[in-house]
Amino acid sequence: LLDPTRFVVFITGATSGFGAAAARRYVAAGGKVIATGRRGDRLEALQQELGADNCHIIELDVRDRAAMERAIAAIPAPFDGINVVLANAGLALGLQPAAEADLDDWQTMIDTNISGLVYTVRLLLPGLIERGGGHVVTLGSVAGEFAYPGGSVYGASKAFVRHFALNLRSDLQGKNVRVTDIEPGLTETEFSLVRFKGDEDKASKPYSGTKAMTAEDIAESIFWVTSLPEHVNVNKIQMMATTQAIGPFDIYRE
Ligand code: NDP
Ligand code: 8X3
Repeated sequence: LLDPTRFVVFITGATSGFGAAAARRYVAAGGKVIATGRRGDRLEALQQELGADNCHIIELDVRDRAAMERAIAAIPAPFDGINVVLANAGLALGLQPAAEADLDDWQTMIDTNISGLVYTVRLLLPGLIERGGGHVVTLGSVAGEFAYPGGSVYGASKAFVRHFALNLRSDLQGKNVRVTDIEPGLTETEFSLVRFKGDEDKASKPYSGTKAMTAEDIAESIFWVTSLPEHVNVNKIQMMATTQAIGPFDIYRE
């Protein structure tokens, strides 16, 4: 396995859920992280917890390409020696049938899950290559493979992420840059609270009476794929809670 103290990990969406858990996991192993997200108070609390020597923070909206360019160009040493990019920031908004969905919600998902993710990867990739290699980890979802009612643009955005990650692999032959798409199912984070716009009753329903995965479960998988020897590339990991399974085809009958 790779020496964990050599990890310098750029994380989008480190204010909550998988991103925050991954920041904790890497720092616990002796690595350094650049934790980013829109909520500055959360980033400051995370830095306080992990220590400024281990955790550099940047308040950043992944949809703002110019701000991303400026922020990435200004990362100070030793945090500028990034060798892992965790393109994790993303969200689902709403669960209405397509004909009733809010078009602004669709736009926000496309801007964040697709545009924000490709900005992150494209802006950081040349640095990884120049420094001799690294690892790009993207956050896809089971929703990128399996359709469900109300999943429309969210699921499609995650299908984009998966295929983008697989295509990246083709372009990175000989560059020593690995790419892995992590594709989780039901995991309890703030994801559902965001999807239902702060409605705690609706947000808790997917997790009630069952045992979902945790952010730490996903962070452990992220940490594991990046720790494998350099000659091993895990293309994708699809993971579900043991309590979650794939349903039957839905047949409409008169
Ligand atoms: P959380 O809501 O807990 O965390 C999402 C993170 O994304 C937050 O840190 C948030 O930070 C950040 N984010 C959202 N929009 C932006 C933006 N415009 N700019 C920068 N950061 C942004 O959810 P999860 O941790 O569960 O989700 C992380 C990723 O995993 C997402 O891509 C999600 O789609 C995916 N996923 C989640 C699953 C689940 O069941 N939980 C399953 C499969 C995939 P802030 O608001 O501070 O900007
Ligand atoms: C999140 C998992 O099933 O809610 O990507 O879409 S799901």
